[in-house]
Amino acid sequence: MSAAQLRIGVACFSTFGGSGVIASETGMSMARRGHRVAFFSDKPPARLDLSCPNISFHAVAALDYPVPAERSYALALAAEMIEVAQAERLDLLHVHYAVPHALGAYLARQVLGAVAPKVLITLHGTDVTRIGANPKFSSLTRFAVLAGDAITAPSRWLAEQAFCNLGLPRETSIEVIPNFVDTQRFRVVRREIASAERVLTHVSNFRPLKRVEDVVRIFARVRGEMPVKLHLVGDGPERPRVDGLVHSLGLAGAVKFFGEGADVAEVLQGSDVFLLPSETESFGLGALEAMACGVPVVASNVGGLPEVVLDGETGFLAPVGNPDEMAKQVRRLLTDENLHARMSRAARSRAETHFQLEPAVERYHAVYRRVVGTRASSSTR
Ligand code: GMT
Repeated sequence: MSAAQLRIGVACFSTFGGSGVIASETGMSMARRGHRVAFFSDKPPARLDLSCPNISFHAVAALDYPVPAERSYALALAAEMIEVAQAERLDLLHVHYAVPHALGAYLARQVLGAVAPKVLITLHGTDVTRIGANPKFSSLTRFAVLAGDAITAPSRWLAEQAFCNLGLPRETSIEVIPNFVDTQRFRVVRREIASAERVLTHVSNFRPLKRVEDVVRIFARVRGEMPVKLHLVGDGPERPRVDGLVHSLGLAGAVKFFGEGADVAEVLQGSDVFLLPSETESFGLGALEAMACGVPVVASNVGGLPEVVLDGETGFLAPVGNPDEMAKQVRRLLTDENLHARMSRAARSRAETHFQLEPAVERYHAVYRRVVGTRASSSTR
């Protein structure tokens, strides 16, 4: 093993969502650079390619014993991290989403003592805005986050929220490394439009904060005036309510549910406008992936979304819970070909100039080296 090669552990969610995508893409890119990367999750995240050289996967299986009940994921994660850190002599644990991953890393470090890996925590969103903002969990989250060696966040907005919600000391360093997109895979594909029917698309994990019912309401308003279809990608707790609304509005024939198995790039490449009317969003990776495919975005003017979508340039932003305004913006885009073409080009160009994969991974790489460089010697252990 070369002295420059790092042994990295990555903990992330396997569920449909941006943090698993960023964790997978970053880890695979590190592996392509020659580092060894061990992933920890309950099952492999969808975008993790296990056939990549230098990648291993370690399933975190909850303790098979009835007393602590099923909610022992943090303990099982710590146990798995301890075992793999010892066997692989990990230099670094990069944990995505504070709770329970940073806690698992903290526990593992306590057990491993002097040979423990360094820890980088990437905050993602509701770990700060929901769990961190909950008075019962805020101290625990703060403790776990401060116990790491470095902290990153995907937007300036989320970094600021971390100070407020977790009560982090002002001198805490949080590096903002914006999320990124593989612009080779998420690219513009010129399509033949067989009919005049346009396509609106939404991608999410259908949690209440995504306001997927607003997606349907926006769609219903637009469809009242022009031929248009709705493509919904993903799944989650709100799916039955969304289904119910679609049926009660008589829209079933015009709405397609793709579930979680769809090729997101392919669906986006067949879209005219991307909708993201969320209540909160630290970044909105789906919006960025749409932009990379040249699809203008209509989204809520909240959280880190204005750092991604430029209002009036790469799409439109509107107040949360205002389907009327968002429907108006969609209609503008669908009725003004020049405006749509201009925003489509600007969206792609913004994705290319500000949110490319390699520069972002390079920044993570620099953090890895800085953090690991502070230990005695990773290569001589
Ligand atoms: O924090 C969450 O809600 C989960 C997470 C995920 O796994 O999808 O989403 C957050 O992280 C993404 C990747 O950094 C961001 O693109 C999402 O905006 C963010 N979600 C929220 O802030 C609600």
